[in-house]
Amino acid sequence: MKPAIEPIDFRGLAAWRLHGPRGASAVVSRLGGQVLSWITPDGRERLFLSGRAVLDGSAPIRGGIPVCFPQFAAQGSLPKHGFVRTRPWDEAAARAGDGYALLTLATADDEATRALWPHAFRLELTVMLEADRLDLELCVTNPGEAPLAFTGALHTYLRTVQVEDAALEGLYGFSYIDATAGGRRVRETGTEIAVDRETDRIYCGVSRPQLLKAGNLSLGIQAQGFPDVVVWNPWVERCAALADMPPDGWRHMLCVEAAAAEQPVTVAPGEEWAGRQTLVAV
Ligand code: TA6
Repeated sequence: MKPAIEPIDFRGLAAWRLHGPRGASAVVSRLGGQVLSWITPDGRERLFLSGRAVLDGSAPIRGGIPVCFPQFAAQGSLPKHGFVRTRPWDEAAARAGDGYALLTLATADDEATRALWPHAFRLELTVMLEADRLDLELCVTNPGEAPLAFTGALHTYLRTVQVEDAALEGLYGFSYIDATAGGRRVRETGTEIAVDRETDRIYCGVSRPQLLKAGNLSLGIQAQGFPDVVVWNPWVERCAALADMPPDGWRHMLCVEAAAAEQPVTVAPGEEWAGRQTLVAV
């Protein structure tokens, strides 16, 4: 099949399927503008989507690539990770050509968002699928008259066969804020990060790509615009406390997120900001 984009029903959710070259595909849901699936030409699913994810809009969808905006985690008074994860997004552009399929979704402020957060904004998420590569670009426009400050992330849940056997390279020498140790700041001294316990870290000012070595699910991960990289795995106990995760869900995921988490990004009136995360199957 040639690259193409089609509207689909994904377990009751309005969504789009992107068909890329050589049988690659991705699914993006209207709810949250969230990528839910990415399958590479080898037939492997690269993203984790919880089998217990809530898909009715009453809670954010657990898995895939949630868009967190305008607040990262609980770093403010807004709902955790902001409010666009449970908003409907609209199609702004869809294109397919030789070697790619591209979908842009958009959402903007309305009465409901202004009641929570008194700012005008427009978000565009562009998802581009190539044979072995998935590119996400989040563009934040400030149509208002005052500066717009936000934190946020592309909260990517990467699929692992066994997270205990995975290793993440590329963060050596950067310092991180360790949420499992009361926000202590630590310098990374490992060339390979192994996940063998609850891990919840904001690596600050990361200027290098990462490599997730995870058996036959290895991936290169690169960000632009987003200054930070968040690495999260809830491990056994925290996972058990998440109603929308199966008991062994922690084992099959590692979040490696492109984030603006430590410091807010400020967009001047009439200006825009863009951040990108690229995943490449290796
Ligand atoms: O990005 C890491 C994190 O902030 C963790 O602290 C963890 O709570 C995770 O996100 C999931 O958040 P959620 O709101 O989706 O349960």
